[in-house]
Amino acid sequence: MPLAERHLCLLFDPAACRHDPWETLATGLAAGVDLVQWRTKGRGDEQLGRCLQLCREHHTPVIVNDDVDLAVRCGASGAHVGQDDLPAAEARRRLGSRWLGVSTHDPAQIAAAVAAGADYVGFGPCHPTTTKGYTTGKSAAEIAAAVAACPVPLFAIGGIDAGNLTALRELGVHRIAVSGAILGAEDPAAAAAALRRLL
Ligand code: 3NM
Repeated sequence: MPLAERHLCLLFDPAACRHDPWETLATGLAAGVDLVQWRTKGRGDEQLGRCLQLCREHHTPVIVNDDVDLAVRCGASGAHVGQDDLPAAEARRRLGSRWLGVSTHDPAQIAAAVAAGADYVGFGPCHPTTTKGYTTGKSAAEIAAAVAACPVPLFAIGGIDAGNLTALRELGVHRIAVSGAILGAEDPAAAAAALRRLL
């Protein structure tokens, strides 16, 4: 399935899960997560292998955050880089035909990411989030402008949950990437299903 048909990305870090991480990932995938970003740094390849295997069973692609060479080495579907990571153009070169995602925070960064060959962008933080220590989110106008300016799939990110997703949908957001809303939920499957419904 092409990237454009993916709408609910789970930013997965086993250490950030309230419950058993593998149970959380499996139920999230069954409930409608259709893209997974592996966000753990400095952990063994064994955990990544387990994530890849579980996602493969659910026909769900995995994007490796930050470590482009690891993404290629482990056979992931792509890699995601931030503004301070490997430059997007170099990541593009190393990834070949695998997907490249880039974190962006304004329209200029979106334009630069697309020019460098990004297949999708993350845009945020849409709301304050303790996951990454952002205390303020983007305004509605900033989010709407980013969506309008972006020629590739845009995943809104940052503090998104079922309580604020409807407002984002009204700004034109079709895709989201979440961590806490699923990994920290009392019932991760119900949380994923609720997000899925709203998308
Ligand atoms: N990047 P949660 S916000 C990893 O704005 C990340 O670029 C962001 O986690 C950005 O869904 C964020 O728990 C954290 O807020 C997302």
